[in-house]
Amino acid sequence: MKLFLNTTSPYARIARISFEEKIGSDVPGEVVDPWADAPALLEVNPAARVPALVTNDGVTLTESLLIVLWLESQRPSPSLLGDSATRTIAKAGVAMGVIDAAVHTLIGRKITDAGFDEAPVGLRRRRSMVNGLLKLEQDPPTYEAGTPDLAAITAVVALDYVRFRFPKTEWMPSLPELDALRNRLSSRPSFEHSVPKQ
Ligand SMILES: N[C@@H](CCC(=O)N[C@@H](CS)C(=O)NCC(=O)O)C(=O)O
Repeated sequence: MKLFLNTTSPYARIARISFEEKIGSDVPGEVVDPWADAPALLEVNPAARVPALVTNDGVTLTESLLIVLWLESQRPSPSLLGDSATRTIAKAGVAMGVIDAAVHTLIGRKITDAGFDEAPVGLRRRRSMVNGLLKLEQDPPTYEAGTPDLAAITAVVALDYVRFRFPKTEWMPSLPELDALRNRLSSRPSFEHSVPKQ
């Protein structure tokens, strides 16, 4: 089993955390730069993106949430779906909207320049980040102890990623409930091992 990842990708972080929560140990990983077209990554994933998980049977799985789906099918317990799968998946969808908007902003800068942030599409992505985080703040995922569900995992990954990529922004709202959730989860090994870093 091997996970192609990089140390900044929120999508790879979701796969890593889910793997460690399910299996009990950090997934064996290979750090690659997807933007440099690493040959080993291109060989297993035609989209040249992380995460890509090569299973023990040599099958490659891509797309963070499909990797979670596969983990859930292989190892139903502990489940990442929480007490109500519907509520968990609904909140995870909001968090994925925040992650996608943040990643698209970084990609927009690659296509144009930092001016992308203030262009109409960039402002739309910013609104998605702010509104998504505020929606999660109003009705935050819960976490008491044990295995976190996918809503808590994706919400904390989204929050950490936005803070990592957009430090010192004036538009970041105050998020005390999400910060409290993050603080409850940050010392879990799966979260600690995968904190975003350059
Ligand atoms: N929908 C995919 C998104 C994966 C993705 O965009 N990964 C980024 C890293 S954050 C990547 O590898 N980008 C390289 C590229 O877009 O060429 C998922 O959920 O796994």
